[in-house]
Amino acid sequence: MPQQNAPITLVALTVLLICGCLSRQSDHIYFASDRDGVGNNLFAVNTAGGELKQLTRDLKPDWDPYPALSPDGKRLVFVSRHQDANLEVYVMDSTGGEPARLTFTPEDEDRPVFTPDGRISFDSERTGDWELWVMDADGGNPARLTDSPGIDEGSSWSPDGKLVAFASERGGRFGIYLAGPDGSDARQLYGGVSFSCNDPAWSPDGKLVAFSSDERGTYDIYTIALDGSKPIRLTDGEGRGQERYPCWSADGEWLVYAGLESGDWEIFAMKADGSEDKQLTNNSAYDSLPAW
Ligand SMILES: [Ca+2]
Ligand SMILES: [Ca+2]
Ligand SMILES: [Ca+2]
Repeated sequence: MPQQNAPITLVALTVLLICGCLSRQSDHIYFASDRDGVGNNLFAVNTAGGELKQLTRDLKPDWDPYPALSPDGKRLVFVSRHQDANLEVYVMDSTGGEPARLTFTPEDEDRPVFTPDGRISFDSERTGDWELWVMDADGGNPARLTDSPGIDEGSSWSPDGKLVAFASERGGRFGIYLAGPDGSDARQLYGGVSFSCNDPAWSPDGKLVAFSSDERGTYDIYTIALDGSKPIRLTDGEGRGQERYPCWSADGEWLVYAGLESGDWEIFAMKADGSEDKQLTNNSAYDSLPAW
């Protein structure tokens, strides 16, 4: 495991901020990195000054913590296997501190996010198949949202809470699906048959879903309208590498995402139309799963 003590490269981010271009739900971008040399942990970078802070020390190596921020920016949910041999959902102050454990199952949980009404939705294999679940913010009242053979994962909610987007392989490959808040009336939005789409992220204005798709061979970031028309590719699909895990800024003007460049994952940000693409980290360590 490489030891990485090099500071985050923030030249591009600083330029963005000097320009006053970035509006944020929080003043930090959170991400997973193994730059401390002991597996993937959570880090926060201050978008105003570039100061990097390590938030966790021992989430256990070899798994992605999938951080997501609460709407008020004060809490982070993520997954870790640091207390037992499988993944559980934890919540922590976004400034750091002791995580509180929210799930207690022998199966894996993954990809938790806050819902617009203050609950937490997540993936779980507790029924023997990966399904979407939702629970109260304290872990109570878990309820299953999907019941479909194959993996259902990666929930993202419309701002009004009336629809949930997720990725499902029910069509053979991963596609983006939309369903009601109880999981009913699921319909395919895009992909899922001849190529894979993952990582849906609902735009703050409710009009678009950003996602990643491998329809050009490697994963790129796209946006699509809710009627499934006009998917727009935002990243270069011609062998540049993989782009995944889009996350919107609060004003909907920016997308932060992870890109695999020359064999190494880095954090990038671009305008929602794909312009002004900026690399925010430059480090031989793993840097991925941005949350803002
Ligand atoms: Ca578990
Ligand atoms: Ca399933
Ligand atoms: Ca890196």
